[in-house]
Amino acid sequence: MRLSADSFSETDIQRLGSSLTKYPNHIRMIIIPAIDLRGGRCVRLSQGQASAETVYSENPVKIAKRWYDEGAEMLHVVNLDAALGKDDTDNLKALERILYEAPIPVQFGGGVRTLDDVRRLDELGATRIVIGTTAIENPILLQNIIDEFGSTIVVGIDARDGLIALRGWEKLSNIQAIEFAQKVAEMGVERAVYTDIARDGMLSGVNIEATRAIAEASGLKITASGGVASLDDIYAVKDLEESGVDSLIIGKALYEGIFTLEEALDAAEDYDED
Ligand code: AMZ
Repeated sequence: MRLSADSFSETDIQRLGSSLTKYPNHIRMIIIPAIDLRGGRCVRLSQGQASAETVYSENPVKIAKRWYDEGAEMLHVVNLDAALGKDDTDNLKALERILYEAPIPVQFGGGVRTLDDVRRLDELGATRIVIGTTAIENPILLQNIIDEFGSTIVVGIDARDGLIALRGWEKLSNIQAIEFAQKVAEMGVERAVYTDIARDGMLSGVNIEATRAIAEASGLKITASGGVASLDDIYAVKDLEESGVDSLIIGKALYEGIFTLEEALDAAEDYDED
């Protein structure tokens, strides 16, 4: 199965139609709920630490369907076990079921290390494929992947104190996130997910200034990630639209019910008064 514009259902089209009627001339920042997979379950980690895990569901497919039913336009699915170099059989099964059973585009990352990995994920129907560690460790392979898959490829820029972390965030490089973003943009990458690790899973607010700096220095389209704590974060990220930030990943705040997805989608609407 390959998700494409053709595979949008009647319901999707109706939903888009009613959203356009409700908000004429609107541009909406895309809100992307996160599903982090560990041992086939839906979890959140705090600052990416494997020891600081909260399990939100034994059934990630149900969660994927829930976000779809509540109006999400895309999901961000992370294979934490693979990112950490562990056995990820159960996560891959969960991913396959999400791709087959939830009619929603999926951005997938974690442990993508070879061209064959990318080909398999593309065939399975992942709409975007996130590459972090491999982008740092093997630029030649990254270039080959970009040449074959173009805008399907999203680079994961995961930073701690401005430096890139990799291998499930257990290893810190000495590469500056901004320089790395500029480098991958020159290689032909169009989009990156920028995560401030210190804020991820912490409900401590998005690092707006670092997100803006990465976007402006690189010219990449940026999906912001990490730390969303309230609707104010959504308003603040929306203000970065002109810098090239067009989407936001939300995890814990949705799982803890701090606000609903519907409220997030409403907050992400932009009105053109004309
Ligand atoms: O939480 C973690 N420890 C973690 C995480 N969320 N480690 C990696 N990741 C995510 C990155 C990116 O989306 O944010 O996995 C992806 C990158 O994985 P890799 O294996 O390519 O570095």
